[in-house]
Amino acid sequence: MARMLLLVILMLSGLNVQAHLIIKDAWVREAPPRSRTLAMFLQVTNHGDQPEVINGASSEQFSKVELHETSFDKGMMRMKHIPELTMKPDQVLDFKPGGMHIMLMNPVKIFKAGDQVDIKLHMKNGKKKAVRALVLSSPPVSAGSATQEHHQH
Ligand SMILES: [Cu+2]
Repeated sequence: MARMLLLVILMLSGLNVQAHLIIKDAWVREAPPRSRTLAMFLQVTNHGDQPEVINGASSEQFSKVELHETSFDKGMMRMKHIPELTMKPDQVLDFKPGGMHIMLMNPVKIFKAGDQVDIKLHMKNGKKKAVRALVLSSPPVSAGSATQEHHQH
């Protein structure tokens, strides 16, 4: 019975219930080997004609995955958990260092530059969007994102 249910879930998630999200430039920042958290950055576009509500994420490689937002309060860096994120049609969201990111907690192994990270974004309507990212030691150089970064002094 449980196996049957699992099969149905797998079929549902594998067929045409894909979320209308386009993922671009997904990468994970390499962290020191002892680090229990890593951060993923990416660009998400909703190319559907309906709003998409992201209400979580998961991965077999981490015990917990959350959407976070970094903010600065009186010079202190804080991270806030975003439980639900609504994307309007055609909306583009940049998850980048210093802003929104996907927090990957308690990795099952040590991730090094060149490794692959697989997560799933969960939609409120039950759809899931698979995201594959490469672990990099420094941000990818791509038109647009590199020039918008603030220089560190
Ligand atoms: Cu975080």
